[in-house]
Amino acid sequence: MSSQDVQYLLKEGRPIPVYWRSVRLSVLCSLPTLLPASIIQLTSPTQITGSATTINFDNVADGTVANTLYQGQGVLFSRDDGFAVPVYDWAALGRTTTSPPNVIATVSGTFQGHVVTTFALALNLSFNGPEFELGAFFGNDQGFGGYTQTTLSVFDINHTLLGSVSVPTNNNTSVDQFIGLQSTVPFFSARFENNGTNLSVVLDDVKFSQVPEPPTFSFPIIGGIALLALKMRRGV
Ligand SMILES: [Ca+2]
Ligand SMILES: [Ca+2]
Repeated sequence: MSSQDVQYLLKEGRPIPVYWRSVRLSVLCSLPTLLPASIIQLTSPTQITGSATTINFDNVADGTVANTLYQGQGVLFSRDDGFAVPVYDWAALGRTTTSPPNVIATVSGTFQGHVVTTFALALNLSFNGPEFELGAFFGNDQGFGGYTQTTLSVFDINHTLLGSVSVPTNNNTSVDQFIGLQSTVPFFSARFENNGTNLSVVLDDVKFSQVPEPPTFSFPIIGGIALLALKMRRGV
């Protein structure tokens, strides 16, 4: 359908809803790709303002394999080497976490019959849909093996890196530090990674949200579209 056809239909007073909805949808869907992603670091889970999902890992027994356990809540967990990632009783070790007793941990061991021969320095999250905000508390940061910071990175639907944030460890084993971010471009996967060589990723209260903050850059564009629509409706 050409623009002249559209103008004709509008002037004839014929209905346009389906066409207009498709135009509006295509423009809105293209907005995130117009500008590079802007990553904003969050310092508290309270800054995740959208309708969020929080996973505290406390609903199942120690050693439960978590890779697909929370798929119904929108997220898969994995390691690069494909080994199982268990829910882990952190309190049983005499250690502190934000929601005791359990965390998720890239540790070695045998979990529901799955033998995991080594620890891992990174934990990957894959989401069922587009996300805009993500954060978690991290720990297991007992200050050796060169572990001095955790990095959280997010990726678009094509697995292209959108950006990352880092938080230095406080070296007390406790899961007591938050790392999080908000992105202006939707992300579909994420990666928590410890630097150094010796210590597993340990997270608790993983929180993510699909509802974006309104990006300021979109208002002039949407305003322009609305003005154009008004003019089109008036045939001017
Ligand atoms: Ca917990
Ligand atoms: Ca700590």
